[in-house]
This record gives sequence, C-alpha cells and structure tokens, in this order.
Amino acid sequence: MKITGIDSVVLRIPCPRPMSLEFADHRMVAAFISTDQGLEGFGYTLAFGGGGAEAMQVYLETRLKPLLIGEDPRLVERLWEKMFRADRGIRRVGLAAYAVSALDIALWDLAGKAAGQPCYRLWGGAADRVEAYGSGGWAKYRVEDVIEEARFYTGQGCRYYKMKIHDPDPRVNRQRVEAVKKALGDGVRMMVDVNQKLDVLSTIKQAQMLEDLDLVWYEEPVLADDYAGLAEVARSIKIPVATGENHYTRFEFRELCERRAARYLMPDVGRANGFSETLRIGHLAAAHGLQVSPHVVHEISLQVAGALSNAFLVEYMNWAPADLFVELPKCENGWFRVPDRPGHGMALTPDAVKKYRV
Ligand code: SMN
Ligand code: MG
Repeated sequence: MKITGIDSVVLRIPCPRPMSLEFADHRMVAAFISTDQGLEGFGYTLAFGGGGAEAMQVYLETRLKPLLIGEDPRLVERLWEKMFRADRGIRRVGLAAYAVSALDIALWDLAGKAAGQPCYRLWGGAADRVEAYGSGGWAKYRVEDVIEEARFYTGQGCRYYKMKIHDPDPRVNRQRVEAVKKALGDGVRMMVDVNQKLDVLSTIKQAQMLEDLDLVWYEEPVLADDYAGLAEVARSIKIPVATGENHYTRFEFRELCERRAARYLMPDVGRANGFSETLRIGHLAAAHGLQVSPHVVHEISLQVAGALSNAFLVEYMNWAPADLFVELPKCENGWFRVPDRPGHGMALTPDAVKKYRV
C-alpha cells in the first residue's frame, strides 16, 4: 500500500455558548491521507482559541507531507521517525508537534482500517470502556454557571468534575470550588486547573487553601517550562499534581517523571506528536508508577486510554458541534465505550469541511 496524496484544511469551530465566554472559536487542522488502495486516513489537531493553526498547516504541507508521499502508511513507526527527525533546526515541540500529531493520527487511522481493527486493539488493548470526568468551569462563568455546567456532566453519570481556578484572589477561587463541591455533593470528586497562571509561591499558597476539599488533582500549577518549579510544588502541597497538556515529547515527560514533578501525566494526542509518542509516554509513566489522563479530544484519546493499563479517566469537554463528526461517542453512566470501528473510529460529516472551512 502506498500513500498517493495528503490534503489538509483548517476548520473554524465555533464554541458552544459557555466556552465562548473564554474563546470565540477553535481551529481544527485536519489531514486526509489517501492511498493507492482506496483507503483514507483522517487525523487532526485542535488549536483552542485558534492560535497558530495556519502555521501548523504550512509546516505540515511544506515539510512533513513530502516525507510521506509514496511510503507505506502501515509502517507508522518508521514514518513517525522520518517526520520527527526531518528538520534538525526545528524541535518537534509547539506548532511543529501539532502538525506531526495530525499526520501520525491519520497514519494510525489508516493502519487500523487496513487491519480491520480499532487502534486500541492493534496496540494490545487494556479496556474497552473508560471512565470520564466532566471538564470546564471557565474563569468567566458565574459560580451558578459552573454548577449548571457540572450538572450537565454529572447528569450523565460522571463522578468527577474539573474547573478552572483563575481568579487573581486565591480566596475567591476557594469560595468557588467549595460552592461547587457543596452543590455536587459527596458522590462527585473535583479537580482544579491553574493553567500555568501562577508562580511557585502563589501556587503553593493557593493549593494549601484547597487542601481540605479532597481534590483528585491540582493541574498545571506553574509554567509548563519550569520543571524545577513543578517539582517544588509537587513536593510542597498535599494535593497530587497533574500536568502535561503543554509537554510534547517523551523526553519532556521523562523529565517530569524523574523529577517527580507530577502524579498524573496529561499528554494531548494532538500536541504530543500523535498517538505514537503518547503511547510511549504512557509506558514511560507506567515505569514510574504514574497514571495517564489524556488531555481533551476524548473521542480519539479513548483509543490511547483503552490501550494503557495505567490510564485514569478521559476528559469529557463538550467542544464539538453536533454536525462536525459522524458519530461522537456517548457517555453512559459516566463511562465511554472505546469506538470499535476500524482505525480511531472518527470521521467528519460530509458537510463539515464545507461548513467550517476557514
Ligand atoms: C483546557 C482545555 C482546552 C482548552 C483550554 C484549556 C484545559 C484543560 O487546560 O485541561 O481542560
Ligand atoms: Mg488543563
């Protein structure tokens, strides 16, 4: 089987009302790989808030695509190495890693379709169902809106809910988290997300103010770049630290593991160089006794979570309009079945490209 063509497109994805308080829209960079045998692979990455999507597409088109044309798409490891090692002057972090991710996801989609198997089964298969947490709780919501949103998820059986803590006053964050926890009751545990907004001392102080709330994790406590800071926070607070949505390679995750900088690693398949590198990160985490909780895009992250015995929850964030994908997985009693169609199982609707193309 040979790759005969690759098309890419940037889609503008409008946000549902609640998310639009924070972001007006997102961009999806989608890639479609065609072959001489008629099979097609679909991969994508998401730029939340839209940042950098055009640059990702240019890097994909001008530097990565020529490496794949004419190759056998089933040799994913070989092609991943070819992409990862291509430009020695550009590290596969940031925008370039998003571009590699979209193509790696499309290659695995093709490999799965060629084998007639869903990806998680190709990779060994640990579970065909994964529990989910509801996620949102954006900074600009009133606390009533956060509670209403949380109930959207708990109403579908979710036992976990994550909210942002972005107020400059740590006491306000404490009040908001406490109010949401009280409204949700004992059956729901919570996580909080700092999104890198604090420095080491302020984040430790903020975390200490939340220590009695039985939180599952405290997320991105300081800048993702600051490994020493992350490790200091992890040593200093009682809530387990989660981080990883802004880390891109197994080398960066190795740093997190060896410094004991987090207990939950959160690679994003659309950022961390695709399914291939995310699986490696998952196995690396297992060697350090750490759990992996993939960041967003649960509809495709489910394949990775279903292949890792140290996966803990997928992030259920209601970001996709109902007419974008052919069949979004459904949350049943707080759990998702891993899609068992060949490949990763997701496809755009016939009109999605026309409707959302930039
Ligand atoms: C997040 C997700 C999507 C967009 C922005 C921020 C967030 C999370 O950090 O972990 O859900
Ligand atoms: Mg986060």
